[in-house]
Amino acid sequence: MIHLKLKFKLLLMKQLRIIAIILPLTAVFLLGFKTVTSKGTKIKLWYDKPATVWNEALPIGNGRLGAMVYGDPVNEKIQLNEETFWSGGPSRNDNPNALKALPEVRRLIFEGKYHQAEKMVNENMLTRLHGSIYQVVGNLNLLFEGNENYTGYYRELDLETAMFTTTYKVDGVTFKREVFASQPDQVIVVKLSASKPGKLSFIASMNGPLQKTSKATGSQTIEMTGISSTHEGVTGQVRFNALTKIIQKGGKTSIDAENISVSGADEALILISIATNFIDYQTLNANEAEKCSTFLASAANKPYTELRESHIAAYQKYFNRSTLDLGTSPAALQTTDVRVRNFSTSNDPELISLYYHFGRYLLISSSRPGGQPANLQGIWNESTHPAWDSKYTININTEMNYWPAEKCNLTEMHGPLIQMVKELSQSGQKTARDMYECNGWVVHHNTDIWRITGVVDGAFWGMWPMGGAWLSQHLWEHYLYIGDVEYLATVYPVLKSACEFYSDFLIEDTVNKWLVVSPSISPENAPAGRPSICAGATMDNQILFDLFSKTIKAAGILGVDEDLMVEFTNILDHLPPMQIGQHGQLQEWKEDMDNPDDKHRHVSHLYGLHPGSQISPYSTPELFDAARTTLIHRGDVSTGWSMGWKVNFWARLLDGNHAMKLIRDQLSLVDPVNNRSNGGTYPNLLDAHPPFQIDGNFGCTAGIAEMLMQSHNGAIHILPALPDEWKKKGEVTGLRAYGGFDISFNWKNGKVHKIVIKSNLGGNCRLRLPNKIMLADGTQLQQASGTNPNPFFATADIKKPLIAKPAIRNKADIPATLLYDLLTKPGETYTISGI
Ligand code: FUC
Repeated sequence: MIHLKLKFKLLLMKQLRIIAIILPLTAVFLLGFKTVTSKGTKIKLWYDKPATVWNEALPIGNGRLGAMVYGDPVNEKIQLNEETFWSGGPSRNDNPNALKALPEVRRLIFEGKYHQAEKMVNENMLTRLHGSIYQVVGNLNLLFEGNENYTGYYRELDLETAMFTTTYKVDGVTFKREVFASQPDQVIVVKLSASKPGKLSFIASMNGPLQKTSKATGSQTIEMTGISSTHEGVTGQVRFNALTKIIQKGGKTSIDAENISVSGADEALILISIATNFIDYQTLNANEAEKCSTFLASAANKPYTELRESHIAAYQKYFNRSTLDLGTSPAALQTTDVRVRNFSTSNDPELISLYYHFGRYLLISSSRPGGQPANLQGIWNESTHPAWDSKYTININTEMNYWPAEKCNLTEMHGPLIQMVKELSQSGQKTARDMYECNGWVVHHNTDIWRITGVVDGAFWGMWPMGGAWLSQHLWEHYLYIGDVEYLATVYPVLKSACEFYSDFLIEDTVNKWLVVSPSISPENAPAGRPSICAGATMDNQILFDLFSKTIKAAGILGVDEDLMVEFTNILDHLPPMQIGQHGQLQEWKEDMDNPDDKHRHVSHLYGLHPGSQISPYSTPELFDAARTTLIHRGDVSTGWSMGWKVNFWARLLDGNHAMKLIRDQLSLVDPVNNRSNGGTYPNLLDAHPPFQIDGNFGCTAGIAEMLMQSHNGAIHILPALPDEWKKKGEVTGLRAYGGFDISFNWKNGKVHKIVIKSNLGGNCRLRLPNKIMLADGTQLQQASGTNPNPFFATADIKKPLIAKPAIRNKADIPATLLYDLLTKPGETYTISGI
């Protein structure tokens, strides 16, 4: 009873607080919207039980430091990560024997001797290094003896403030814990308080599987040091220093070897600082102890309120840019784990908006400017040997992490990935030269913090020299949103050098005389009866089409390399066209070998549909239908990230109901302990491949945005894929479109009601919508046709596909839309009304 009452009181208090927080925000974002949007509960994850396992604990992070907080009243565990703590040290994995083997491998592929080709790759192109491991630092443990009989337990992760809070009651005293990872102060902050003075007693300690020392010192500080693992023969060279300082009010402290015991205190502030000797991917000579204590000393000088306020301000600078209202329902009053469990059979639109915000929260918390990009687990990892080393798999996963970055208005978070691509363009030059005797740079399907660029895992997975080419798309994509020519000039050399590699590496196909990538694979899939190794996979052709077209455009904008671009245009002309096979499918390989029953998680050949934009309902309808047929063949339920990708695919196929079906599949509860084979979502809303992999969170977040707005098809398409369930009404604010337009809009009965557009760069804003519009002041808008004069919306000319003779065409219905042009001035805001 007490438990329930307290829970409801807390809920009420929270809801009042939300109104206080949301109303001012709404005023900023709605930019004059007349409709008042109903917001249900605060944007938070909440539970009525402590976490017992990692997949129930809640992530906090400041980009560099990450923690998983369990919220256990008795044995609190705060599991700690630092983004540069990786096994080994600066290393490379190029096998120069590749060069000798290359002509023979290529000959075998052209002769259809795929098994022999694969064997040669395995024997000559790999090394013993398959990449380093992202490793756990350890834990801060807080033991609260006597708290066993707690009542009124409550635990939340508030996405509006990026703060973890837990409260519970013992013997009439309410205890509260608040935890956050501060970006401005570079420490993790824990505040412990109690409703009555002198009631706070606990024992603090630190431990970790890679610790060298852990000791409590006189200044109320525990110091833990450690060193990363030696892996695949590379000595562990990353050292960490971790300090926990306790600043309490009242009570007594005693220190023994490894523990600090606090008894009878009124409250306590705990600051956790971690630093490593990492400077950059080639240099490990920072003084980790000095760095660590400098962060700590500076934070320890500030009162808790100041630490908290500057943390919230730094976080909200990004988080507050976008809101999403898809409606609410009583389901939203349940705990988050129950909501995920019930999602497939309940009406809980707010879980989707929560998931959207959680994706944005995770990106802000794992990828801050100046740091490392989010890896397979973002920055959150409890293990010394996580799945796939928690490194960077760049044949889909790392790219997927950054799909929400621009369109969800978190452009700064893209920075760490862009920096990694620049670094790979340096380290990958040696690989290009030593393995293939090519100019430019190359990286295969994985990399790590040391920016390895060679082949890993085995030919079946790793013989894919396309990772750099895919990652390079992000450099151009960033430009399309920010329109900064100076930025473009800094990344142009990377794009050009990537093209130079393929300019040397591409070979002529013996049958069609196309230029093809060989050896390669269509990521991790193989036609029946063949190994994966092949030449001219569809995905490779699409990626290279994008790489060369974008580089040519960039050179044009910068007015450089005219002659070289003639050469690059010639290459572009000789890339294979897409092909539609006998089942009406988009062919995955050069040969028509797709199996309509193949449910493989990768759908690589639909890269051209998403994230690429070579397949369009308006300009390439045959390819559009073929892509749709392929996706129907592939099915829905799969690993977490695969479903996240499919949300985007169905959004691009303008089928909101099918995209919604995939969101349901993705938001199905996965047991946090016993992994099952299908993907889904853990109780803490993290994506389950399984195991935990963060890409699914980011992929689905981007997919939700993609259902509401797209800007790749020559116009800003509002409501391209609205599912029936969201039709009645809804609102999204702060999405970002190509050309630097910030777009907020609401809708009623499937029709756009009001749009507010902030034009950051000026230029023509072409809108595609389901209904008529005019300017809010009554001025009519020009209906548009022909090419959009705004260069950020230029679309590419796609070669006509080759179509197999017996190909079946499954024609999709394309919803009717209207096109309007609005000429905008930089810095101006425009309000549009739906008719
Ligand atoms: C790719 C995928 C796997 C997994 C791994 C990290 O190899 O095929 O499903 O996501 O990356």
